[in-house]
Amino acid sequence: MRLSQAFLPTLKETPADAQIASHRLMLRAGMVRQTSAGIYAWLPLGWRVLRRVERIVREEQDAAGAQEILMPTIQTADLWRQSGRYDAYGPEMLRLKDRHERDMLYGPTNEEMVTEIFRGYARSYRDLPRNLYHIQWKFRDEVRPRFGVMRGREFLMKDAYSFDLDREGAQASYRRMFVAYLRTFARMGLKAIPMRAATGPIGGNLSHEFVVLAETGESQVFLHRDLLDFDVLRAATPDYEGDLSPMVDFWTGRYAATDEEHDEAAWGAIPEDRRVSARGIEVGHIFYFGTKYSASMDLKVPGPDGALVAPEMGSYGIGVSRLVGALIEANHDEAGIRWPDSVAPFAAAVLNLKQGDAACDALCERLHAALSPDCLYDDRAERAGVKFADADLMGHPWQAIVGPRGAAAGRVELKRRATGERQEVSPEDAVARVRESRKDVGAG
Ligand code: P5A
Repeated sequence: MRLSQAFLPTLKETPADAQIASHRLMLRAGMVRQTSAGIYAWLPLGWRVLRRVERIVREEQDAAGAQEILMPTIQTADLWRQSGRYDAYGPEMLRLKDRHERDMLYGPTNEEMVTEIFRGYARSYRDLPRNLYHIQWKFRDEVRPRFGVMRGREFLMKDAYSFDLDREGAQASYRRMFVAYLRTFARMGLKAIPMRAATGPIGGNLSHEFVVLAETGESQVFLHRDLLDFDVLRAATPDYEGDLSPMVDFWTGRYAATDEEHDEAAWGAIPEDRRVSARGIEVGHIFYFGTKYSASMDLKVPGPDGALVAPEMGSYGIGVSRLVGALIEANHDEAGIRWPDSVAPFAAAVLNLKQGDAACDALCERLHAALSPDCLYDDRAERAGVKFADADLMGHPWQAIVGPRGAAAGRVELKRRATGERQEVSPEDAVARVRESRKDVGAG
């Protein structure tokens, strides 16, 4: 993509009302535009990142055996009256009326709808287990939408729903999603620590949040210091088959909880120098709630002995749009964003330091063609300083810098955004290095 023709509006000034780095940088890099409180339009740069995050989430859900569907954003109130949540959900639910005065709502979550869909088709225990997910916009009329896409009113969520014959099966489904989440966040280069969490309006009594530690995070969390150094994914014990609910930390054997579930006694048992209390960003949240929705909504299938059983269910959420903010909180410096390779909007920017110089133009065109469509070519008639600043701000993992001296010698300066490291290489090597960094995630 040529920057001279692109819709990538960067801002020089720091927006006054943005309180945290990720919000400031998303506005300055031209990723999103607020259209009303807590509601954002995604501009090309932001949209590319959002799609990359979504793709990783999707691949790991598919790999874990969940099947993708797409449910609507608008739901009928009747569905929620069946589960009893229509009145319970409160002012966070955006309630609407259609032209026939029927009560409708913009979905804040989809437990009811997926239960109704599954109820329409499940004929016997042979239709279990199943896990259905979608990636769809949600609306929650948050009291205090803030920090940009971190706490929006309209936001993109991946939500999966599992149906099992019995508690054991449901807990196996829960563990499978647990591992899928660890893999998902690890692929984005994020350290998300699973923590015992409260279930709130979703219900049930077993739940984990996945939390990225950050000073600007909205959650207060308590954890064992070992978890900071743990490679949670590798510490995984996927063969653990015991009951999940009585254990605080079945996964790592270490204490980790959000403030609502914080247990002073368990905390007190940890040596003082191993206790960490910190702030964090909740990027995922999983729930096991048994038959709460299947029983209330009359989803029942004949079991192996012919007797009717209500499937055991769980639901599993990832804040896809929030992740874009969380990724920036975890990867930025004074100059701007430092995208991890797997989610970067473009793998590389090609910076032409002397637009109009025949050798510079030719070499840049070559690099751009070789790396397209995973490359942003800064072909504007701007000073070098402006191009450096914008590339640092937008955070491309690589900058291929082409000036007249290098171009004459057929050399490119390749800068790694994350480390600042620079190397002079041949154009072929530059292309190979950039492609190599995206080989696991694709260029599209
Ligand atoms: C699980 C999936 C649920 O809604 N039902 C379906 C369950 N869980 S949750 O914790 O309430 O939300 C799941 C994740 O969505 C993100 N999230 C938000 N992101 C941006 N703005 C918001 N206002 C917002 N609210 C929730 C979080 O990442 C959360 O973990």
